[in-house]
Amino acid sequence: MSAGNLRINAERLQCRLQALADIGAIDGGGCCRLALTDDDRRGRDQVVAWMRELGLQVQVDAIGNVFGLRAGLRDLPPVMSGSHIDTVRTGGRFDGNLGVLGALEVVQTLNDAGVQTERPLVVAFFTNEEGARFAPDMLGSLVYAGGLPLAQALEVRAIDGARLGDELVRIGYAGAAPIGVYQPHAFVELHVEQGPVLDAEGITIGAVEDLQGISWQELSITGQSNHAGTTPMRLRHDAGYAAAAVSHFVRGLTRDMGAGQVATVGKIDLHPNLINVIAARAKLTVDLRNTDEALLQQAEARLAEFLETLARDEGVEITSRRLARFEPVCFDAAVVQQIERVTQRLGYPQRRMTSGAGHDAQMLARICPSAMIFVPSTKGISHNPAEHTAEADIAAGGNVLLHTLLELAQQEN
Ligand code: HGY
Ligand code: MN
Ligand code: MN
Repeated sequence: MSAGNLRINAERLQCRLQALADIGAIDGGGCCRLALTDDDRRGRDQVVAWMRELGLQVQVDAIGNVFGLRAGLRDLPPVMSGSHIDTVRTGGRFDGNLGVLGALEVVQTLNDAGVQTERPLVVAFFTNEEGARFAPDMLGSLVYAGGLPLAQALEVRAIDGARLGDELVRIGYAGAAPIGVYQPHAFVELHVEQGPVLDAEGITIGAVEDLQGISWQELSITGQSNHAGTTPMRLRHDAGYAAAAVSHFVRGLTRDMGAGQVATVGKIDLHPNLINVIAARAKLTVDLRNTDEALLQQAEARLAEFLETLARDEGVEITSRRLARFEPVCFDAAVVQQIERVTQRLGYPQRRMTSGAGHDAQMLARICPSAMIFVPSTKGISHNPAEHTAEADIAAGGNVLLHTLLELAQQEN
C-alpha cells in the first residue's frame, strides 16, 4: 500500500486508551493520575512497555520526560510527537493520553506497513504537564525547552508538600538522559480541544495556530480567628470573606474585560475551616488567561489593586506567590499549513483554532517548529470524568497526525 493511503488502526488506539484509562480509574469513566504519584508511575510503566513492544529505543531524562525513538534511514534531527499522561484529580481519559497514544499508534501503523522514514520519529511524554500537584504546569517540557533550570524544578514542592526531585527518585523516573536529549526537527501534538468550539460547529479537526497566555498565582490571606457569634461585623478580619471577595472580583473582571478574559479560583483552603470560627487564614489560587498579553497584564494589575483595597478595608494581610506565567504563543505557520493540507487531503472538515488550555507544544515551540491538532470534546467538557470524544473523531485526528508526521519526517531540512 502506498504511504499516502495508510490509515491508523482506530480500534487498537481505542484499546490502548481504555487500558491507560483503567490505571487510576475514577467513577464516571475518567482517571486520576496526579504527577509523580504511584498511579502516574503505573501509567508511565505501561506506556514504556508499549514503546518497547514497538521496538522503540526508550530514554528518560533528568526531569522524568520519557522518549521512544524509532530510527530513520538517516541520522537527522527527529520529528517528535507526544503530550502528557499525568492528569488532574477529576481527569478525563483523553486529555494528554490521546497525544501520546496517538503518536504510538502512528509508529505501529508504520511498523505494520514496513514504512521507513528519512528522519527518526520520537514519541514523547512530558512530566507534570497539568501543574495540578506541582506548579507550574507544563513543567517537564518547560525544563526541556530551557525555560526552567533543572535544579530549580527538582526543588518544587507539591500541594501535599512532597519535593519534586524526591518523587522522581521514588517512582524510578529520575532518568540519566540529559535535558534536551533530542533537538527536534519539528513537534506536533494531537490533543482534545477541551472547549466547545469544534463540537458546536460540527467540525472534526482544529489546526491550532496559537495559544493564550496563562497567569497563575497563590494568594495567602491572614486575618484573625474569632467567635462567629459574638464578634461584631465591624471588628472582623475575616480571611474567609476576603477569599470569597477575590473570587467575586475576578468574575466581575471577566465581565468587564470581555470574552477574551477568563478567570478561575479553583482552590481555596481555610483555616481552621470550622462553622463557628471566623477564618484566620485563607490560601487560594487565581488562574487568569487571555490571548492578548497586554490585556492579561491589565487583568493582573487590576487584581493587585483590588487586593490592596481589600486588605486595607478588611484589616487582613494579603501576599501573592507566582505559580506560573506564560505569554501567549504563536505556533509555526508552516506546520499549521501542513496540518491543514493533510486534513484537506484526507477530507475532514477543519478550522483554525486558538488553544484556551496550556500544552507541552507551547514549550517545544521555544526550540523547534511546533503546532497542534485538535479533535472535538463533546459539549466542550474536560478536566471532568465525563470528557468524551467520538471514535470517528479520534480516528480522524490519528490519521491527520500520521500523515503530518510522515511528511515532516521526509523533509530534507
Ligand atoms: O492548565 C492547563 O491549561 C493545562 O491543563 N495544564
Ligand atoms: Mn492536556
Ligand atoms: Mn489538562
